[in-house]
Amino acid sequence: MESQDLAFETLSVHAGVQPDPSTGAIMTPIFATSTYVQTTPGKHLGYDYSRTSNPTRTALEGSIAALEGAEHCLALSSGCTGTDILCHTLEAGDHIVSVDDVYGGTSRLFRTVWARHGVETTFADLAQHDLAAFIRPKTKMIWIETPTNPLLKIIDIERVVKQARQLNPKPLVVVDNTFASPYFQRPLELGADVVLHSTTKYLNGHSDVVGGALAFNGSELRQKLHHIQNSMGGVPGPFDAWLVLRGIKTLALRMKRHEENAMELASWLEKHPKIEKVLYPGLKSHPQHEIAKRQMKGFGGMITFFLKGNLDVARNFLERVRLFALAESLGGVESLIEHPAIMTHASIPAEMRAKLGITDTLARISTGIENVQDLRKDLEQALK
Ligand code: P1T
Repeated sequence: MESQDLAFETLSVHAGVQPDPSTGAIMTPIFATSTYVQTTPGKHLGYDYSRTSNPTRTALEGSIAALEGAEHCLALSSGCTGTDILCHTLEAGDHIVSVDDVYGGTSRLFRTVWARHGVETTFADLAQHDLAAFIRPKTKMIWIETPTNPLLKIIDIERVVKQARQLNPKPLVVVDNTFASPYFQRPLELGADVVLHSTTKYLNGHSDVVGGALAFNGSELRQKLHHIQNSMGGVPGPFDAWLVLRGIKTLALRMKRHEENAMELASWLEKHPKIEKVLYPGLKSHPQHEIAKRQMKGFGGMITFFLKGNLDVARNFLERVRLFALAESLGGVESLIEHPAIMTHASIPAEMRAKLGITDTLARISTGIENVQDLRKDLEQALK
C-alpha cells in the first residue's frame, strides 16, 4: 500500500522499515559501522561512509518523512544541528525573520553565532503582527515555531506562508514542529517548506537521545541540505537513530495520552488560587485557541503558567514537586517541570526575556503519560 493511504498510527509502526533482507529480523538492525566494503573502487551496495548515510538512519528518515508527509528527511545529531544546517543555506547580508518566542538555543544560534557571520535576525511576534512589517529585501528565511517555547503562542502557518509566497525572492518557510509533533500538526500540508524536529523530544519520547530531523519536499533542496550535512557532519549515531525509530512506533499512543493529561492539568491549574494565569492552546482562554483548533489535530502536552508571587515562590514550588522532575527538555514519558528564565531560556538577554514576558514566576510543564490524578496531587502538594 502507498503510504498516503495509511493512517498515522500504521505509518508510525511501519513506515521506513523493512525486515532485514539478510536475516529476516523484523526490527531494523543497528548498523554499527563507519564504512562499507567496495568490490572495485566506486562500486558498493549504496553505502560508502556513515557520515554520508547509514542504513539505520535511512530507516529513521523514511519513517519521519512519512509522518510529516514529506518526500525527504535528514536525521541529524540534534535539533540545533537542523537550525544550523538551514542557516548554512544563507549568505552574509541575508536576513531571517523569526518568531520572537523560540527555544533559547535557537535564539542563541541566530543572535550569537550567525549574526557574527553577517546573517541578521529580526525577532517578531507573528501571533500579533503581519509578516510584511518585518521583511527586508534580503529576507531569505522565515522561522516559525508553533506552539512556541515557552509561551505556547500559536502562529497561523497558512497565513504566514501566504504572505511569504508573495515575496520576491521567496524566503524559505521553516516550521519547528517539535512541540506539536506530526501527530498533531503537519506544517508541509499547510504550505511550509521545511519542518524541523528536535527528535530529542516527542519523536523519541524516552529522554534517552539527543537528535534532530529536517523533513521537506524536492530533490534540489535535499541535495543542498544533504551536501551541507555531509560536509559539516552533524549525523546521529546508529544506536541513537535506532532508539528514535523505536520510540516513533508508540508516538500516536503517547501523544494522545500527553494531551489528555495536559488538558486535565491545565484546566485544574487555571482554577487554582495560587496560579495567576495558564497558557495552554486547548483552553478557551488561550488567545489563539481558535487558530490552534483549526491548525492542529490536538493541543499537545506542554503547559506554561505564571504563579502568583515572586521568584522565591516559584523556587519553593519547583523544589517541592516530587513526581515531576525539575529538568530541562520535554516530550518524554515522564513529567518534567522547569523554570524557563533560569533554565532553558537563560541564554536570552534579560531585557529580551522581560519584553517577551518570560518572568521569574513562569513555569513550564511537559506532561508525561503517568496517571493524571497522581500528577495533579503532586502539583497540589507543591503549591500548598
Ligand atoms: O536540544 P536539541 O535536540 O538540539 O533541540 C533544540 C530545540 C529545538 N526546537 C525546540 C522547539 C526545542 O524545544 C529544542 C530544545 N528544547 C529544550 C531542550 C527545552 O527544554 O526547551
